[in-house]
Amino acid sequence: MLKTDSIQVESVRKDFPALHRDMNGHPLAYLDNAATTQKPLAVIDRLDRFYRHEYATVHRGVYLISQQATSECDQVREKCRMLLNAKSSDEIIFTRGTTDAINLVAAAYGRKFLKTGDEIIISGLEHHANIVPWQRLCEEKGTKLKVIPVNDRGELLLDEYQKLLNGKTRIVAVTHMSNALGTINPVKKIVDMARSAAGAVILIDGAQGVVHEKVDVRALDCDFYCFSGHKLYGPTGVGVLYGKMSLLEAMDPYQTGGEMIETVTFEKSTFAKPPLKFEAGTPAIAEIIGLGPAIDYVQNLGLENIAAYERELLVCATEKLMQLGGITITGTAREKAAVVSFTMADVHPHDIGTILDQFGIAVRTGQHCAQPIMDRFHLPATARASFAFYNTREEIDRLAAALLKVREVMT
Ligand code: C6P
Repeated sequence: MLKTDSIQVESVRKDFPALHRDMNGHPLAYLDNAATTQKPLAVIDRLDRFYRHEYATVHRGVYLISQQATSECDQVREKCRMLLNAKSSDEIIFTRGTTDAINLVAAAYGRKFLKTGDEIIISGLEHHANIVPWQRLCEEKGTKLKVIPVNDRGELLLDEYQKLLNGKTRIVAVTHMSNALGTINPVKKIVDMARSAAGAVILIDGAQGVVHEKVDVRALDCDFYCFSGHKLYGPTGVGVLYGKMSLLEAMDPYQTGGEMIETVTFEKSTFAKPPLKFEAGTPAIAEIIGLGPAIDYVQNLGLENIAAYERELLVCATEKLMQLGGITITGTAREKAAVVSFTMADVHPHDIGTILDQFGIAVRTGQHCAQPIMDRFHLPATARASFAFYNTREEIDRLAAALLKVREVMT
């Protein structure tokens, strides 16, 4: 049996009610999974049950229903620890998402420890969320931002990266996987190379990576790893930042207020230990609790099975689109996840997306919040089809057939 047969796609699809609706008179083909994923019933039902029967605040209540909600959130923290293989669940901080997590590190680590003349390395593949916070920090601290260049396939040039590393490197912040091109970066190698520049801390943006690969932060030996719940089949408004405890202890708080303090007087406040030190205010209680069944769901399917199945979809979609002729796929990395970013001669990507929508096919068009990598390939925009384990080969056939229609209408 092929490994990929272990994803029983028709049975899996039954778990996702949104996949069964019509769109513009056609069955919805949802191919925008790099933006956000649809939710399984287990997540929807968990949110419903929590809001109907279990809703209460956390950490503050002496009464049972609050203690139960607190315990549920603690259990999800432990699930996140296991997902990433962190040493302690105290190293798991709940954030609003990846963007929030990176801003947290830039503010709470960067502002405290960086100084004029220091250097930060990012890559040419980054999402704006892993560019702009560092740029702002550089403006504030007089720090220099350096960028690992990318080859024509959309792969990082590690020899060039090696040249950027030096005794002034303080932060290396690199994506695990490019949302715009699908490139999977060799993050273990990137971390190991960064270790040669003593004193640099390494952040991996796992917004896309955690969805497609098994992550082990201890084996990786990164200092920070972050992801968003909504791309992992969980709710919006919740994400995770993993950080090594020694760093979390040394960092300043991010936001301040309730929950994150130990004592407060008008003269002085002292702060709670991590993770609460970084979780000011009432957290996204329901969303945190809803993340639990999302993690269970992907783990039950098996991240390796998911990756193998999605790899088949990638091969199938790449072949089908290339057979059409007149289509250029940008991003042909040897290590690549199921993201196909493409352009069609003489047709603007927005027109592609709009016409595909008429056939019930949802793809993202534009710069994908990754303008520098689009500039690298001299592209104002692309159309991007991104696949999940619930997508089918039939949907790829429909995409190919609809693209022929696009050409008919537009040229
Ligand atoms: N990419 C996409 O369509 P948030 O918005 O905080 O959940 O995630 C931000 C983010 C950070 N890094 C990477 C690699 C990402 O892909 C994203 C989100 C979406 O590609 C929305 S722009």
